[in-house]
Amino acid sequence: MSRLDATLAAALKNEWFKSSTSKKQLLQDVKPVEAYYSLAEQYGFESILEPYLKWLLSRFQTFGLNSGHLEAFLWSTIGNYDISHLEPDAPPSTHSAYETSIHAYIKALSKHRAKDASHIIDQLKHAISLQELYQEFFQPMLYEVGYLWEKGRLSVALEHYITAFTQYEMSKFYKEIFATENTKGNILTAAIGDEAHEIGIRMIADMFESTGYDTVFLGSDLPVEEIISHAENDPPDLFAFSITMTPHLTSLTRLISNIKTKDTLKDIPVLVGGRPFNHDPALYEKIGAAASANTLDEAVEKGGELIGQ
Ligand code: B12
Repeated sequence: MSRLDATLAAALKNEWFKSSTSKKQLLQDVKPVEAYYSLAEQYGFESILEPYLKWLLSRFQTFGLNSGHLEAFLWSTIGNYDISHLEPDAPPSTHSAYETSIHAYIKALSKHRAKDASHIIDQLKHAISLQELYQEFFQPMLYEVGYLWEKGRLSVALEHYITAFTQYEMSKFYKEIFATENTKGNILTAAIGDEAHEIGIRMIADMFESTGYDTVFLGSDLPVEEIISHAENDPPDLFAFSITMTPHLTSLTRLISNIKTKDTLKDIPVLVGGRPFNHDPALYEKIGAAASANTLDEAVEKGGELIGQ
């Protein structure tokens, strides 16, 4: 066990837990606490550390613990930090107009009724645009799935199943997405660092593709050097990069500074997005990007402005 793992394990007292499995699960969640702390020193406590602490508080509650336990844990790791003003976020799907369909879709898949889930998507697709389906159904539905996992109400296996099924449903639209003529410019998209979350940036790439851009989607988990050499071979008009887990800011910042050292790439604007940028709309500037966006509409609008469309 590394020194950090041992410190974290000791800070989560055994007597707090009914089983060693619960402690093991929570240990995963607290593991990046120091990484968040040092990024917060650089980019701001309110926007970097506090969203993570709110989420940690929710995870502590899932395991039957409370803010006192979290405060004690923080005291033995990063030091004294006042969390009395922090409340876990409200359930996400309450913000969607398609809340009923979201719950029906998750319920169907939780019972492995794939045909019923597919039928929900088919009906919505007849009634609303692809953009609305992505932004108002898929995105809040996936946030809800994450929330249910966070609260211990959905297993990791079901979370994976619903995610994989949703990617399959999204792939059915690719014929329509790639049918558009691409005249507005080329965009290179990727999720950066050891990031496993790639659906957000996939949606962004799909939206650009379906509105007249030529996109290359490199997926996730590629070394910074690979992205640079790919871009040098065929420089795009715009980079669009995503991260979900805040600690991947380090790789993203390194990638952007590397881009700025290359003569063929240094003038290409970088659009960024994902969870940390949704928490802090000014974060993009601090890492040398040209802009960030939270929604598909906003991404297409800002991307267009950066390319000069
Ligand atoms: C599916 C999922 C996974 C899948 C990902 C599969 C895949 N192929 O993508 C798997 C199972 C691999 C996974 C793993 C993990 N996950 Co996860 N995951 C999710 C989940 C449920 C959905 C993600 C998603 O697709 N959202 C939908 C998309 C559309 O939303 P989005 O990414 O925010 O994108 C939108 C905007 O942000 C923006 N945007 C995004 N990128 C970009 C880029 C640009 C350029 C622009 C302009 C805009 C933009 O536009 C998009 C459209 O509106 C989320 C829940 C959530 N709230 O997101 C948890 C969540 C993100 N995961 C979480 C966790 C903890 C993990 C793990 C650490 C779990 C673990 N213990 O192993 C690992 C980390 C893996 C890693 N190294 O990255 C937590 C993170 C909490 C935190 N600390 O901040 C969440 C929030 C769940 C929760 N509520 O607790 N996960």
